[in-house]
Amino acid sequence: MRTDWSRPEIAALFDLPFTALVFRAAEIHRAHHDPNAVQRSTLLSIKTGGCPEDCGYCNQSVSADTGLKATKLMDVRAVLQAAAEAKDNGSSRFCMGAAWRNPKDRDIPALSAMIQGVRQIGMETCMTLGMLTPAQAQALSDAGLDYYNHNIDTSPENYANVISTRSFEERIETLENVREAGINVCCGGIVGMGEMRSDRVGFIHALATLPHHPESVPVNALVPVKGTVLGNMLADTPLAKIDDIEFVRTIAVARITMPESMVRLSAGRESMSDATQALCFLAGANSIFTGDKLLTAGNAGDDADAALFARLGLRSLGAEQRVAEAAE
Ligand code: SAM
Ligand code: DTB
Ligand code: SF4
Repeated sequence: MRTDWSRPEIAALFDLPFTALVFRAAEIHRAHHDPNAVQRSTLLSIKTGGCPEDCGYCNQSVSADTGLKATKLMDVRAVLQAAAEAKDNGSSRFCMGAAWRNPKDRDIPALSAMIQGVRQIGMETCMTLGMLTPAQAQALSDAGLDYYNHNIDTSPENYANVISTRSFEERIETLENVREAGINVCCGGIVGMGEMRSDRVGFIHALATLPHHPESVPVNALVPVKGTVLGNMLADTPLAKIDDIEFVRTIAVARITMPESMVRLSAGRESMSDATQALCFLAGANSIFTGDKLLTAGNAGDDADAALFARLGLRSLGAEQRVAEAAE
């Protein structure tokens, strides 16, 4: 896979006429994936709120004034119950998220028990817990963790405008630790934070030039939450909301530059029309978050998704099929 994309090349893809861009992305999608199969992951916030980081988009930061109630780490049994429900609803991967800057070593046994329990019911496991040391990444890998989500969120040059409590380079270090431990990488970001087109170019460029493309690339549309820095800013400037066509362009450029990755149409789906989501699937998105909740924000919900899948003739890609296809 090409990892030597230049920024001008990626900018030129964004600049293509829309139908030319989507056509090219759809061709590449078909060459590497079944275009009618969509993988479904379900999120659970296993530790909500009170996070010391200051990500401008996030209502779980202590610096946000959103009235969100902070909780302790959930107990293993409650997590496994939620995973079983997600499986019953047709989800193949269970993604557990914690509002931490990083996990403490004393949390690792409980996290490992969650990973083992979720795997036992036949689901793939994913966690997103903030920064990891090499030893923590190895411990989670030993417990059987399939994926680790750690987003770069935006271009390197825009990073400090969104988050001041950590650097882009620290993100890359954790991604290296995760890779080194043999865990699949889930890494993407957010569009619609008031960034410029050049930031979306820089964001995709940073992902597509990693030594290995992330196996999973979540593209989130900002869910503006009042009381967060970006939610407040965008509430005052409604036109700053990402344009649907620009969102689809971002998906298409991710698909073209990272042909084998699963590109996930992530947060923000609830406020997208079926037509926009259909364009995303045409442009190469082949994964979504299911259920009526993301971590704390609302999501489309299983009934709406079943109707959408029926309307578009899409089918769900199960964990078993993914494993079988990977072995071919
Ligand atoms: N604390 C961990 C971390 O940041 O690495 C994990 C949880 S964090 C909520 C996971 C990702 O969700 C963020 O990197 C960001 O891309 C996305 N996210 C958070 N709040 C969002 C929002 N309001 N709208 C869209 N995406 C959001
Ligand atoms: C990702 O890129 N998007 C998910 C997942 N990784 C952890 C999270 C979206 C969070 C949306 C806001 C919320 O639910 O609080
Ligand atoms: Fe904390 Fe993650 Fe939210 Fe940032 S995105 S404030 S690290 S929970």
